[in-house]
Amino acid sequence: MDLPNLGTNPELDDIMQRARKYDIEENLLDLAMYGFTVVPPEKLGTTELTDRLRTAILKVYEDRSGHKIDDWQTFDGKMKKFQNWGWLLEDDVFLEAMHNPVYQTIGQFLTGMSGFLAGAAVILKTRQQEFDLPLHSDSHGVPPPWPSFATYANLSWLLTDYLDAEDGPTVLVPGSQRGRMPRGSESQAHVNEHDYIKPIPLQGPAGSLAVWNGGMWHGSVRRTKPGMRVTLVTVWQRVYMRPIERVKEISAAQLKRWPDLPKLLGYERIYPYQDQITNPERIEPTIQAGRDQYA
Ligand SMILES: O=C(O)CCC(=O)C(=O)O
Ligand SMILES: [Fe+2]
Repeated sequence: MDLPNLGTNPELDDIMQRARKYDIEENLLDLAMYGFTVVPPEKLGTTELTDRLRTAILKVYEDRSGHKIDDWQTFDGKMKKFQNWGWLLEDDVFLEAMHNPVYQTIGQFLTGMSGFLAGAAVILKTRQQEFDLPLHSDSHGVPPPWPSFATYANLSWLLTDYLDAEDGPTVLVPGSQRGRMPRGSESQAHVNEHDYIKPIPLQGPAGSLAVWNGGMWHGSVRRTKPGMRVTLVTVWQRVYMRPIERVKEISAAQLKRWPDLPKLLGYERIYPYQDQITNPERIEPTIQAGRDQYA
């Protein structure tokens, strides 16, 4: 039987048909069972984006911090303080990436067709940081017991290679999305051997998309070689949640090129109501999202 084509679950069918088209069904299975996956650059079909995203990030970093980096491959100094959130509207290349159909299919698989892109942050890391980020979950404000579906999703573009522990990668605990936040010394299981929490380093070449359920326990280990790690982190959320950031307004030119942006970025909301219900067409999709985790 060809389940995605029987019309039984319209939103899920749409997502699964696209998953088949883009050859990411195995990635969705990894997400459903283990809570994370890495989509290789060739499946994203936009390998030329990698250089452009990294270049745009270093340019915005320079504007924000006053610090120019001549060669990210060899730079071995300290990063200056910069505004970590609010990147999407700074350069159109970020919005191009957010319109990659594989990227969007995965965001919707985890947070439903009504899910939205709640914000984007950048991680720039050299070995000077000397810091192992404790294991944590990104599902802030979601109390246990956690639902079986994702409330948050982290879709991170790896813009430099994560080949081994020397690169200072994210580490993840497969299966941990099904529980609760880590407590006490559980947060250090990636630096001190733990009897049942077994974090693994994320691996993938530059241009990969790493994705995890926001409930998943993850952290990072320090970088131990020269050069920079560059990551564009994007967070998706369910329609009933509030966007993480609203740093800048969408420009007229951006809106013309991508009319879907207000919806994609979660600016189109039904609540709070004021004296009039101004957008009645937004009500039904939100109610439908309460009926079906893929809606
Ligand atoms: O890769 C890292 O440095 C950890 C990033 C992290 O915690 C996140 O993106 O939510
Ligand atoms: Fe995190």
